Amino acid sequence: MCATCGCDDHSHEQGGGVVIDLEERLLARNDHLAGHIRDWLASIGVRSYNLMSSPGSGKTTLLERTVRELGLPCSVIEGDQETTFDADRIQATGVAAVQVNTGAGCHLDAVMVRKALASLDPAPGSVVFVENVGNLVCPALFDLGETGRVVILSVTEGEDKPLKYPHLVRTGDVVLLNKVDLLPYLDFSQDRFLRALRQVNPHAPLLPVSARTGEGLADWYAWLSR
Ligand SMILES: Nc1nc2c(ncn2[C@@H]2O[C@H](COP(=O)(O)OP(=O)(O)OP(=O)(O)O)[C@@H](O)[C@H]2O)c(=O)[nH]1
Ligand SMILES: [Mg+2]
Repeated sequence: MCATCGCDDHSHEQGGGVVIDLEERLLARNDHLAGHIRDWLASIGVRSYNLMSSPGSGKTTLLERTVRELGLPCSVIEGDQETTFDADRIQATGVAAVQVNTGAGCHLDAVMVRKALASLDPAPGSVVFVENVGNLVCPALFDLGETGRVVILSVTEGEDKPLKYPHLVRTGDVVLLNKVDLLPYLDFSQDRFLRALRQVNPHAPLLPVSARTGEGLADWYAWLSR
């Protein structure tokens, strides 16, 4: 659809100025609300973490263990286009979870998180995990009022992903390399991955983990508790 007037004829579009302006206004509104969410969470002593990865990297598996093992009261906001599968998995651990279905949308935004938080009503001093829609592109743009951003990549995805998806990987406050239990069966080079990561994000701690076996998770819990 033409971004200038909404018609289906692209022949009269003049450059990309209007598109950028709309995107900036959309993001400014999101950022404004995210700021309020951040202030409110801080006022009740709640920390929140925005987990971002491609589909199937292990976000929910990591959260199933984390909410059991972290030793702090937790709740979870689950973002997916469809289904309540992930919220069901978290609730099965005994922890409160709210599922947000984005339909055709490819990311969570601050409006969705605000509504989910109103329903979750997190306890003061607790930790809220937000599992974003599996996507290494769009979630990068949307501030959710989080305390920290967690980028999860897994060894089955290849070493080049930081270089191919730099915008999202750059925003990570910590990077988890998941599924390291599969390394013996793959030709994944941790050295090559680290070099790729450091070109894009020089400072975020890199934590190799296995959400399946528990390897490395003590470092993840220490990072969360720091
Ligand atoms: N071997 C191995 N498998 C894992 C690990 N973590 C997750 N998996 C498997 O990877 C698959 C996807 O895991 P999920 O936790 O559902 O991944 P997700 O990132 O939440 O997926 P979406 O919500 O669809 O984006 C499942 O079959 C998990 O059992 C791991 O550390 N090692
Ligand atoms: Mg999931």
